[in-house]
Amino acid sequence: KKICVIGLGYIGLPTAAVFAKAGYDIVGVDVNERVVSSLNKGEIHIEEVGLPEVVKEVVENGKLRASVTPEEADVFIIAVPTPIHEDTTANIDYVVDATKAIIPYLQKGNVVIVESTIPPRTMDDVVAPLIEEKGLDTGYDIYLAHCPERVLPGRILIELVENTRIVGGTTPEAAKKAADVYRAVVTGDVVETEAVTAEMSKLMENTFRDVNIALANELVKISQRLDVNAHKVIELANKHPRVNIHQPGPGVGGHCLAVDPYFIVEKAVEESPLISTARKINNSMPSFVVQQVQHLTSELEKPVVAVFGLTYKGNIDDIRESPAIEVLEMLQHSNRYELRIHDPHVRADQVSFSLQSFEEAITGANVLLILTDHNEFKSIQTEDIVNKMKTPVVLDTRNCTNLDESKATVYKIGNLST
Ligand code: SAJ
Repeated sequence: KKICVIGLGYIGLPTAAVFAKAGYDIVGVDVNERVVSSLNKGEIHIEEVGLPEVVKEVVENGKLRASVTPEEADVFIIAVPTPIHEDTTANIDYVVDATKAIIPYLQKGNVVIVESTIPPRTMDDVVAPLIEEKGLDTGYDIYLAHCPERVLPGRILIELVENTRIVGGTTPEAAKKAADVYRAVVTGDVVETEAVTAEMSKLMENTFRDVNIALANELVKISQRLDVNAHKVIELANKHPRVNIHQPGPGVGGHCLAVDPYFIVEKAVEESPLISTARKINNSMPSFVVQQVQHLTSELEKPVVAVFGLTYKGNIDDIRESPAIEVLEMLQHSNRYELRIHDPHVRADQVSFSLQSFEEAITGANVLLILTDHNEFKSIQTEDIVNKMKTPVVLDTRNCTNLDESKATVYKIGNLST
């Protein structure tokens, strides 16, 4: 069997590699020629545990090759990005372009799967009509399905195989044909459903998390007003067997949680006030953090702030949609601070400002501001910082440190009365 994977990013490339490793003939297609030529040499352009080894193996044994144009195949998998426009509506242009790009190569009996996250009804209202326009009947000629990716960066190769997959067909027959494609490599359950149910399930998974984080972040603000320790409240409330308050923090980042809820809101504005309010609460957190920094340094002339962590979550190198970057930009913009920026997971070529080492950043600082829960920050010892800082004050927005509070003044987000 031959599979054509459109889009060789964080999802498409590992997906192509997993199918190639299972013995399928894969052609990976990407509009970026650099990505295509480096992949054909067995090299990859993204960071993901275990991926370089698998890609090298399947390129060398000829099971995976890359091209800038699609080819005839039995199965087509579309895994291109769906960003949002400035006004928070979904930009599905890449999905539309990818669909149009494969249409000339489609043959009767082909399976076409969209893995990209899409607003509800996109398969039925946008993708299927594009294919039908070309005289192909979805459900009889072409089997069309949405199978959302659900993998966690850092665990992609494991989760691609082990997670339950939801396969939503535009017809029951399409769901079955597409599900069989995954059953060949997935050890988790492969569940068949309708396309729109699959679309909504994916969006609700990330919305569930976003709304629950917003609840925790709102608790932080309430606790600050009432002088209560929010973290203690969460710890105690979570001892209840049916309660799971999430972790508050400097905001929600990444291109999934901070984006997907808008796809639902856009299709049912009136009916989704909770989801859009959650987005607003999470979006308000960077400025809440900046206010806390301001409060802690209000007496100082040009306070030195050591900013630790730029990525959207711990132990990854991804700074896209990161709330830490937003906090940093607000601090820079205010011109009140001397900023020292440190992140052991971020490379100099990812940012436009200079990065400092741990020592350079911490020495002489008035405040240590922790914005990401990297393992390196969780294990910071009190002695590593107290004697080097001008004033040993720590604002840990991730509640990830374990410092001796008799030697350093440690504020966790939400336990600082203003
Ligand atoms: N965060 C909090 N508090 C928490 C949990 C997370 O503030 O209690 C923040 C993180 O710091 C980060 C953001 O939320 O800024 C998102 O992080 P995440 O670990 O929740 O998720 P992502 O965006 O890396 O990946 C999610 C996953 N979805 C779910 O867990 C429901 C993943 O399985 C999906 O495949 C991925 O979105 C996706 O591509 O949709």
